[in-house]
Amino acid sequence: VFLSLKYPQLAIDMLHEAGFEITINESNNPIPQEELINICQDYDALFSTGSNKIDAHFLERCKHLDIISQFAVGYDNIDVEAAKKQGIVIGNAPGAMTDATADVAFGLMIMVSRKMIYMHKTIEKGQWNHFVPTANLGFELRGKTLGVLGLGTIGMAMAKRCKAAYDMDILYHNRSRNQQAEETLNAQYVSFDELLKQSDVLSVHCNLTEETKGLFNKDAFIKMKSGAIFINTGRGGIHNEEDLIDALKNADIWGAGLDVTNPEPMQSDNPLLQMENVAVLPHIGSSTVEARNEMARMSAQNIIDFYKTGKIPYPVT
Ligand code: 8YV
Repeated sequence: VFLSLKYPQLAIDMLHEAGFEITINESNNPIPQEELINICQDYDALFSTGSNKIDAHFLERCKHLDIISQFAVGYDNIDVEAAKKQGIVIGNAPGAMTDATADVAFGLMIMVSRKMIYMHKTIEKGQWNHFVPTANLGFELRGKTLGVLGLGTIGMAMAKRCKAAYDMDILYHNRSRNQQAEETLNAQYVSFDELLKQSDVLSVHCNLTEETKGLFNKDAFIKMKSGAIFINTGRGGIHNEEDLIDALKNADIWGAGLDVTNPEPMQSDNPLLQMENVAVLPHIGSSTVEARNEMARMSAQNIIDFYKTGKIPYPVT
């Protein structure tokens, strides 16, 4: 098994105990594409994550691989259809980072509504001089409307937090209706357009697909409330960054909280980082000890079970 980065020790121990011969990219630097393809020629299984594009070219050159185990829930970096054609099994780690990612979405919402990141920066810059009754004003979240795009497990965890903390009204748009959310949170299914128009906070939790790529563009931001906050903890490719910057500059929306950007990493001179009502994090949705260990366990288990039984517990189908 080749491990494309230094993954949590739990995964390494599990693979060792199960008798696998493993090689780890101890440098922790992402391996350039062609180099990884060459390395993979000598391995049966690849333990990797979103930083490598497992496209048709990769799969064509590595068709001898039995399994690619993705240390993530998202797998937009993998051409799953091409993998199927080559007979390569793909596994992922769904559910491992549900609470961790929902916490980041919820945190971003609060940080943006109260301009917390910007306020921190004003102190750093020596700009905390005296009290001004009408300065630094944010807004409160109680009773506001949360719109969720993609009401799966993470979207649901965000909706529950917003309902419990601020009694927010929940709207959602999704591929299918979420009965549980409708019954327990009184969530209301609406069209994408209505979601844009009615949400005070719009939180993105869907996968990046051909359908969702660039979905939040100029047209979408214009339809949103001028007081709305846009939150994205899904994938940066779902919003168009230039359009988001324009929407914030033109006050088409009020603020934005991003844990995902396009490209990643974001460059330090990005104009979003200078904006008052913006908070950007370096893709830390799953960065808790608990989530990363569970991701490690699931990803290792996929490889172990594949060679033991021919089946994997967490397949991408
Ligand atoms: C990872 C994620 O940090 O699980 C996912 O889909 O986005 C994160 O948990 C990321 O995939 C690392 O590439």
